[in-house]
Amino acid sequence: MIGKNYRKLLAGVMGAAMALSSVASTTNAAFIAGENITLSTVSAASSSGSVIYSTDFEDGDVSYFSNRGGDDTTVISSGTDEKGNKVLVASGRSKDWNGPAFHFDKVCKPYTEYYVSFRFKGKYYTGNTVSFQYDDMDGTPHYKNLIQNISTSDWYTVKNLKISFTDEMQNVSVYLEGGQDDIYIDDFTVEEVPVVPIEDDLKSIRKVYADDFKIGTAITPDNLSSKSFMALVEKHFNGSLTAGNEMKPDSVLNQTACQNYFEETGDDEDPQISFSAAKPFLNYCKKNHVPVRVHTLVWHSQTPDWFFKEGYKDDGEWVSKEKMLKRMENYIKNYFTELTKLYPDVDFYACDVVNEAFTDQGAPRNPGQQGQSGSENSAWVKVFGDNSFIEYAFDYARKYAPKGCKLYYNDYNEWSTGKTNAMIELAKKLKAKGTLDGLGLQCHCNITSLWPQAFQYDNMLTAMEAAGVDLQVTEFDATIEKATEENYAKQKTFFSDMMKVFEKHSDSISAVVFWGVTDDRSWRAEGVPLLFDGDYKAKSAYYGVVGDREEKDIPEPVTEPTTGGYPAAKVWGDANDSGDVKMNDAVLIMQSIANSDEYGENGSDPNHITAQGIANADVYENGTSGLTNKDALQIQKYLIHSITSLDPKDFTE
Ligand code: 9MR
Repeated sequence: MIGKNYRKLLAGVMGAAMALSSVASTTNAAFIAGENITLSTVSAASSSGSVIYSTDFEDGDVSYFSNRGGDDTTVISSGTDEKGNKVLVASGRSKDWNGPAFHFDKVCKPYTEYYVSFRFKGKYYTGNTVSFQYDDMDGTPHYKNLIQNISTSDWYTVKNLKISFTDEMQNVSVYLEGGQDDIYIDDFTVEEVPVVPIEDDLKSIRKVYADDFKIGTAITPDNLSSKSFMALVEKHFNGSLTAGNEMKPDSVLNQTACQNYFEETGDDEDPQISFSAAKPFLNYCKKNHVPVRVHTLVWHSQTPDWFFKEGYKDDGEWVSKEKMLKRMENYIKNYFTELTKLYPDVDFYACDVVNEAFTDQGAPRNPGQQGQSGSENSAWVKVFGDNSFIEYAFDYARKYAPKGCKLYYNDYNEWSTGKTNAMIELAKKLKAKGTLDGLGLQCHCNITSLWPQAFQYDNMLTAMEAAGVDLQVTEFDATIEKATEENYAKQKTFFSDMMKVFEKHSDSISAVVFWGVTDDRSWRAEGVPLLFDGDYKAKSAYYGVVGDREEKDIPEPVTEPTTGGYPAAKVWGDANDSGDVKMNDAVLIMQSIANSDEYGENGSDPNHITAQGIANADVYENGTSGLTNKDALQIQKYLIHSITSLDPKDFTE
């Protein structure tokens, strides 16, 4: 329990750290405006799975909430609903994305799971959405819709929404958006989820199939912060990991940096990129030596339209094919150059160079913009006129990908005859050119539709093998229509049959990668398509996958020592390796995070941080996530004598 005085002190130190970060980072956009929340009145998180924050708003305190979106008119205040009950009211909302935001990282700890429960209603009948937002270490905001378009003018109860975050995520909030009418919130509670031990006596899926193919999965940054979730990943799936969204074009391409670079140099053919969103994922893979599937470079979806527009402007004219070719080459070049510079030791063993370019009939997609509607049209086809961009993408990927990184064309509904044939033709052609190594088969199945059935998939694999390239199952999941015992049994049989088919073709399949681990965190959660449930328990589908096979005796991956390959610390906290600890050590940490080009390990500034400095400075949760703002904060606490040691093993809250 943090004492009252200590909490006030911490608030001051936090303020100092935030101020430092906004000085150092020019992109630390204030997406969450409104009042600052201090820690002085916040209850400390308990470790016992108990309620850590709860309000019925009867006391009129709304200080943990603010206006998300930062317009001038929205007011978050204590008020009453139509029946006179005391509630939180968000009024004067000028845009549908303005709304009440609850700030987690001011109340909760990273690497801990929380249940959030509350009731809300719109003043009038509107569609409201519950969303999650955080800023990455570069200050770039990321959003995720958690519950979409709840249309009701009555009270709606959100119960046990699971939230967690890592210490590489800042300004973490859950907010309500949609419409512009007033929104009321009542009975808001945050509870710590007890850590559920996973079933350790289960056979490890990756060990069971160790002689056949790699077993992997896709994860997202919020998964990284759940101990139970990651225990499942480590036990069953760490033969291969894919970032669920963070290595896609919309996460990697940086519009502001592209426009600034164009303004400074006059060159609008050299797209600027950043892996800030992917860093938590990549740090994990580095630390745990997990091979990575790079997903994905060239795709119609999750790719901003401005990438194809003059001046990188949202409303610019479409660029010419010639210009887009230059942009494509430089984008792929910058992507791989930056990735291998940041993570020279990570095994980027596979890359989905082009994703989902064919219709089920094997034709190019319709030309057009993707835009906010998430249309299925392709801006690549719009600019190139056809699917010729695919071949160029593979040319450039081969030119710039690190050695050992195999190059794949990846698609869904791969069993549709038109698409199967188009993929085979493409594979043959590009294999002959030496630019393609394999085909990625997403394998997003739907058991209810009875298509594909395992025998059909078997036939398709035989047909694909004729292309003579490597095959990988890249996004395996299988939905059922309703969570009934009968459907779970069918799901078990389906997974079992499919794994037998994969095993039969294991000479040509090098990896089977699932698209997620637990049903509740799946992109198709309502169809419960995975092997584990939301309580981390194996479903019958898991037993279908494993069957009566035995685990193979394979060496466990070696996790890096806590210094992460860096030298041992000399003086804890001494980021500039000067022999003592001063305020400029905290400043250097913040600078190295916010501006790694100048102050990072390979920075251009003569005073950049060194490997020894990084080893010294990694004081907060040493060895878990590299340098973060928390390390700087720890040093400041030490300097004002709020803690007496910077040795990580001495620190307890
Ligand atoms: O899992 C991803 C989900 O979080 C995104 O909202 C969605 C948006 O396109 O993309 C999901 O991943 C897709 C993958 O990148 C390509 N194949 C289909 C997957 C599911 O849509």
